[in-house]
Amino acid sequence: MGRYLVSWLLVLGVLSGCGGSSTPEPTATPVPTATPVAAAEPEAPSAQAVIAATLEVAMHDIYFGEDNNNLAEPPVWRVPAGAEVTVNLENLGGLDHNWAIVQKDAELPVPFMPDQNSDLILWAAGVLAAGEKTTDTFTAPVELGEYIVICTVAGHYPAMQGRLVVESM
Ligand SMILES: [Cu+2]
Repeated sequence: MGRYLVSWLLVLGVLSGCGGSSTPEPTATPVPTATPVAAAEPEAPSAQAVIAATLEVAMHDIYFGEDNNNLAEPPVWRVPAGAEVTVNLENLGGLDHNWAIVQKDAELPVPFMPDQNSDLILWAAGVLAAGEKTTDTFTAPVELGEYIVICTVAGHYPAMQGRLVVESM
């Protein structure tokens, strides 16, 4: 009887001893691998903001700006690409004058004839009579570079010309 009890205790001891270690170790819960976070898109600079620019244009007979030397030194107006441009024009001469942006890299005929070559014009303020003053607006081209600006009145180009330089914002 006593022996039997001891055996039982041994059995129980073995069982309990093994019990702990035989229980399968809980497998480590897989740690979710870090999902690569997409790098934040760099915000387009001022995507919503409207870039504005203002130009001053003085018209004379027969040249733009201060000097009657547009052929050698065309006056330059600079605008950011795509800007909303306000252009203040004043005809200080005694003749009609226009301020017209020519299509980029267009070949300009000499003389420029407004009725035949109007397809070469990207945007024009329109003809101002002597002494007239006006303000107009246009959207600057998005293609960077230099655009020829002319007076479209017959015979005024090439004497009356300048450059519109479209720069990156
Ligand atoms: Cu002119």
